[in-house]
Amino acid sequence: MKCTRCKAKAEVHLRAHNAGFCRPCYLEYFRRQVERAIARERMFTTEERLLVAVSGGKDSLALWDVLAELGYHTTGLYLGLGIGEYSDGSRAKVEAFAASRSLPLVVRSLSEEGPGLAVPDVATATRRAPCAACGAMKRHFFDAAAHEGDFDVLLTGHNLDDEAARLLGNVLRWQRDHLARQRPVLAPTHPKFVRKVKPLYLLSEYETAVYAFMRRIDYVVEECPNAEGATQLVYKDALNRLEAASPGTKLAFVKEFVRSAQPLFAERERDAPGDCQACGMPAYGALCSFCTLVREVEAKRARRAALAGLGV
Ligand code: Q46
Ligand code: ZN
Repeated sequence: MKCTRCKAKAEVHLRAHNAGFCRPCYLEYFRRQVERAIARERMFTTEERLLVAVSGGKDSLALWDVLAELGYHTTGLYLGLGIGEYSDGSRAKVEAFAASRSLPLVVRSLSEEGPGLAVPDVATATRRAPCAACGAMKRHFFDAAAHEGDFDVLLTGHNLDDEAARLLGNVLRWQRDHLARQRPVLAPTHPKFVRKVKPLYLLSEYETAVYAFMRRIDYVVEECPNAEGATQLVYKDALNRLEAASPGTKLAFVKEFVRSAQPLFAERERDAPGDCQACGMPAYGALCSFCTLVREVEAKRARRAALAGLGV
């Protein structure tokens, strides 16, 4: 196959786009796709300060790389989840990436926060699924870091496969509140929230992997050990089969949802949040979900300590 742009020998074939690219043209194509998404959805400008949440995986590092290349003011945010070797390895990749490009990086570690909040410990103490505990803490620390650092925008590396799987999950259960908030740009609904955006929402996992490979980005290849068995992976698998039978399905599913169906759900978005009585961050009840979680952890630990004191 020949490159769609320059007719040289193609290195990548994108069936969903019915196009092929040589290496330089692929990198150009990828950058243009990101730039187009930013412009079309009015995500941010070159004057704004961007906080990019990076996990050490290919998507978030590819996002940070492309934005830095395009001249945006970016700072990385890495949150150590305390998940054994996986977390140690991902932190090292992120730090090496930032150092090699002289990009500013903020590092926080859950095990050093509050009463010690490493994901496995919180999950055990509160009997929650690790991903539920992890999700609530990530949201809190991302929002808090964006607010405290005076950033204008918080970015995540969610790609087309992530968004299609999430959409399928939401549609299968008709979770209208979730559908109301599933869009590539979320405007802040509280003074302590910043705009949240997903510039890679129309680029597939394969496309970001190719970009990361061509740009020689050294990312953590292993998945988080808790990802195994996550329902999200079942949806991704189902969508991959549909995509193989009919290329372009995922793109149409997400793109058309955002364009025509999402605005209908957005009308029923819930009321703006109030302030958490404990930490002052946005909350839908007296406490935000993060502070609720922390109190549960503290209560469980206090009970265990009391029982240990009684020799039980
Ligand atoms: S990091 Fe956290 Fe994911 Fe690991 S514990 Fe689950 S949510 S799978 S993106
Ligand atoms: Zn709180």
